[in-house]
Amino acid sequence: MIAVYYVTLFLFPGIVFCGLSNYSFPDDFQFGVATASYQVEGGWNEGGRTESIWDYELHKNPNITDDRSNGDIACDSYHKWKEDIQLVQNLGVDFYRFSISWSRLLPSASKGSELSKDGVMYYNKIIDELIARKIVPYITIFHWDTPQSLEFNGGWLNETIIEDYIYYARTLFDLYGDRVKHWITFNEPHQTCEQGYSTGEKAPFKKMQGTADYLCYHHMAISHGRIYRIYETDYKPTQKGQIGITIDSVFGAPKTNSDSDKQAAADYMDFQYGWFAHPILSGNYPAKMIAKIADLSKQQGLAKSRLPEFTQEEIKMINGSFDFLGLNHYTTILSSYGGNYPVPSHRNDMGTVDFRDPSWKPSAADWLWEVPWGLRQLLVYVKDHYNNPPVLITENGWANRGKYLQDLDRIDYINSYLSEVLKAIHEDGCKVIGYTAWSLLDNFEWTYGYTMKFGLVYVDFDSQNRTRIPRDSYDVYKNIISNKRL
Ligand code: PNW
Repeated sequence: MIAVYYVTLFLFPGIVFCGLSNYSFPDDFQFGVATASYQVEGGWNEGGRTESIWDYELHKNPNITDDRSNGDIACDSYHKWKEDIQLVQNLGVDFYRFSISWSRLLPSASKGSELSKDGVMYYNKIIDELIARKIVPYITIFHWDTPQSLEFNGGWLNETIIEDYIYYARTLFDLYGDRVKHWITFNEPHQTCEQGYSTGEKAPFKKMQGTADYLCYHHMAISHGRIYRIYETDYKPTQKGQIGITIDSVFGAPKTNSDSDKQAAADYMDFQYGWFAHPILSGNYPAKMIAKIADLSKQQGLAKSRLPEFTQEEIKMINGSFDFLGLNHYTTILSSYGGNYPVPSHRNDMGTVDFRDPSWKPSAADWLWEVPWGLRQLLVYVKDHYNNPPVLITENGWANRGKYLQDLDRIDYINSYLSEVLKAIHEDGCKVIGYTAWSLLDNFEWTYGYTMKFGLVYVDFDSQNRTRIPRDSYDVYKNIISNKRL
């Protein structure tokens, strides 16, 4: 089937996609592919593993997911990890980004608690196998699966989690840092904090808008900064690795050319990306956010701002706490001022509404439209606002439904987004050091369950064996990697 694609491309290049960049990827550009523990592992109670917030919530209420599913078995990567690594190797990527399940490694989760031998061994096997096959492991320390025992204590709203997180991360450096040289402290604090504690769309499904979201990230930013500094002094001199964070961003473009829409888009970027990036790249939250939330909090009769304040020492500690900047990007919106939102809420603080151009191609997910130029503009935004940091695209991918092995839509998405990455590198001077496709496998796509497919590889969730079949996009991505061009 892949042949049909290339023949079509040869005969009618303009139909398949017009104007792909002719540039090549730089020699040191790194290609990767990603997964996350809860989305693929399964083995939810094996080897002493305890429940994460996702296990707990979905066991309690199966109706949360579209197909009443959960991650109990998922892709069964707990048992099929070797097959996964084979797929990673055949793809020809430089690195594999995966995450560790905190509650698999430290079943009681809190500071000072005991390691699970099976948990330690599971990740040892994966790391050793990757290295033996010359694939560099990139480990995400936290990808949304807070241990439930910590959530019972308030999770990311309770500052005691900072010490628990530091203990957990140190444990990882002690166990695996001799071989693992790339660490990502958090995956998308934005989604965890906003959807987990504010809009209540993701575990732990709490709805405390305009307060808990800010407090959650405040604790994550401090955890991130502290562990970065700990790694810097206690581990880097001997382990010589790199540590960064993954921040996701939708790109917000102005709805029209009006000054008001341009300002709305700037606010969107400050409140949606800057909230997370600014403390790490420039010190403290964006000035606009600090002023606006303080002002609204006052109008709302509160004695102090709903946005917590960093101390001067915290600002200094967090500022510059990255060796590379992870960026997850999928889509773009158009901004204008307005909207009716709950008071208080982050959305109301931001004060903007999202629009989409009717010409944009929708995916199967209700938040994802294909807007390739948005990635280039986002990369330029990061370069211009934050002094051109080294950016590693840690996720980018396309959603569809069904088996769909001839996934021309995903191929088009990957090609067109990578084309914009090439332009950002060669024409705009953005320091993009690598790209990661989300995802290696169809997997547990959070509240969509298994109905939403992001995989380069199809997984048959009806088969006990969780049979994996590479889609056409797998071969196309493989070719891009080996040719270093589109
Ligand atoms: C990411 N957005 O979430 C997560 O890191 C993955 O675990 C997930 O499977 C993947 O994207 C696909 O959903 C995002 O609204 C969810 O822009 C939403 C957005 C971005 C990332």
